[in-house]
Amino acid sequence: MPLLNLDKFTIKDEVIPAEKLASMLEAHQSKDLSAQLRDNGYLLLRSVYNPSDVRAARDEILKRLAEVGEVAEPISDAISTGTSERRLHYPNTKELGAFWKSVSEGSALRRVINGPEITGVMEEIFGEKVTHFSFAWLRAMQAGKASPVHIDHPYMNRGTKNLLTCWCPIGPVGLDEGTLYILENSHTWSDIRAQFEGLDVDRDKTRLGHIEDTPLALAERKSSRFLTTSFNPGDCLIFGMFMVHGSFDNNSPLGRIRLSCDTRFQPINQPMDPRFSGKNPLAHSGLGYGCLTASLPMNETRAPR
Ligand SMILES: O=C(O)CCC(=O)C(=O)O
Ligand SMILES: [Fe+2]
Repeated sequence: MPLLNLDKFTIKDEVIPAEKLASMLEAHQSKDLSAQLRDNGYLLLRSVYNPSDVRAARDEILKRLAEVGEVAEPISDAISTGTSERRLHYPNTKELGAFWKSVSEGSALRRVINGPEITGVMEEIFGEKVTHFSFAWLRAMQAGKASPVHIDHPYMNRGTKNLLTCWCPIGPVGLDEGTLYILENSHTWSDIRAQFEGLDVDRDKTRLGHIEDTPLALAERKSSRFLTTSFNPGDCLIFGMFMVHGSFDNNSPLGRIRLSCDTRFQPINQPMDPRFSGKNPLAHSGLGYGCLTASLPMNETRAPR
């Protein structure tokens, strides 16, 4: 299925050509989810969460971002001001991390990302009782920003290998609003697996966790395509630790902020990566929520690890 607005897909200002883009396929929710995940490497699920719960989570987060001067009135439009008072209120990494922890632990957000709907889906996939990391990767991406191309494995591999990422947009995400892409069939790429398997970004600080090729160069080298879609409140995307993914530049002409949260699920009786569990997860480098780029004022950037 062709995607519209093809000129809108850029990554770090590089235009992704039409022949390299395709739509993600929706999972068949009445068929075996784990088989579809194994075959395709991802599950695009529509209408998992209650859309009004997602809207409540969105309102909760936007209110907190507005408190630090990052969202223009009316707040519900989610347009960034381009400025920030976050550092004024929270001057160092510790305080920025504490602020982001409090946003990431909002009850409306947790109702969505850790709620019974997604838990039910994960239990269907794993075929047993599941649990989730207490740590959550909430992201507020202002226009002009993208996430680097990577696999999740090097960032979270101290527990069970039986781990899944759930990428949950917190509100609608249009095709030009910095939506997520995956590289088609990348879950089967043995060279990427060989390069990264066993790498732990907190133990080996000399190596980067993300992929250094530009996403387009990688897609060309592997004869792959960028699979993507737009999202409505309630939808999510599930994938494993070796699926290559990242986000397009947020090219919202209105300057709309892209809100999303990734959550990790695993079987309940298997070991959990200790960095991301408990009440005060230490996360990367012991920084807690301060390790996330999202803990910085929205208009600041940091070199990805
Ligand atoms: O939301 C993004 O920009 C990146 C998300 C991601 O890397 C993930 O879900 O693992
Ligand atoms: Fe990721």
